Amino acid sequence: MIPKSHPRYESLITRDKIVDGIKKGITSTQGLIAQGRGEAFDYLIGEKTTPSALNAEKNAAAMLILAKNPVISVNGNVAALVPEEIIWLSEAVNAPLEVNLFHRTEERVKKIIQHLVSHGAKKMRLKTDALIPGIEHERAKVDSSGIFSADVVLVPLEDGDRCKALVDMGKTVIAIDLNPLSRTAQTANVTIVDNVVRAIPNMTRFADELGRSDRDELKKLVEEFDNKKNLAEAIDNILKYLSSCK
Ligand code: PTJ
Repeated sequence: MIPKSHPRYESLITRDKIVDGIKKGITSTQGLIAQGRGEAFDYLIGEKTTPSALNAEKNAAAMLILAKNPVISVNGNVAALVPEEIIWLSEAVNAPLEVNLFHRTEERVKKIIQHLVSHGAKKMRLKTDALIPGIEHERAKVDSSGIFSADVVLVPLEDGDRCKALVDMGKTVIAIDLNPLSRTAQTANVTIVDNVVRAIPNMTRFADELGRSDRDELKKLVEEFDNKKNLAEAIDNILKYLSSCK
């Protein structure tokens, strides 16, 4: 057991959750590599939510609230790291969860659905009766009443191809990716450069707060958001953090 006093407690607990996810059969072994890459980028922002990430999280919460048919995509890493938190967000913005995997196996899809249900998920899209055009791998398989017809999709830890394909379908895509240089980060309409373990609870808090706001105010917030500018600020945050470490 890792003592709470350990200076790297949060990071080690997060690693353990991914390892547990692999043991339970919900996370792919490639999920370990993705987590390692994410950790490296998390170091570069001081392992805390930056002002630009917080701004993107607030805007993303507003977009999800305003959406007609929002959907939250869940993969093996998200299911292992934030199973309850993603359900709370889904309830706060009234968006169903849909399991969508890069390294897809029917067994892992089933296990992730069971895992989410055991944590209290009620609103889910479960069919695989549609395909995202332009994607040749397994990640193209989606639910016609879920991701396929959604107007706004939240994709935590996405691959660049599918992110672009969803944008090409005319959807608003919100990505969470610690790497501001990834194709996903560069292609999404809203890019949250933050760890999914901090981003999802922050978004739920914003959704609870903004849910009480007038729709016109939310629309204004969304219209004023500039993803290119926000991404540039995310990269500036890294540079500032690095120069403060000298
Ligand atoms: O469960 P599956 O089969 O759908 O597979 C999921 C993974 C994540 C393994 C798959 O989509 C994959 O291989 O992703 P990539 O291409 O490695 O991209 C993952 C991105 O997420 C990288 O840019 C990482 O920096 C970033 N990342 C990793 N962990 C986190 C993260 N971003 C936010 N929070 C994290 N905890």
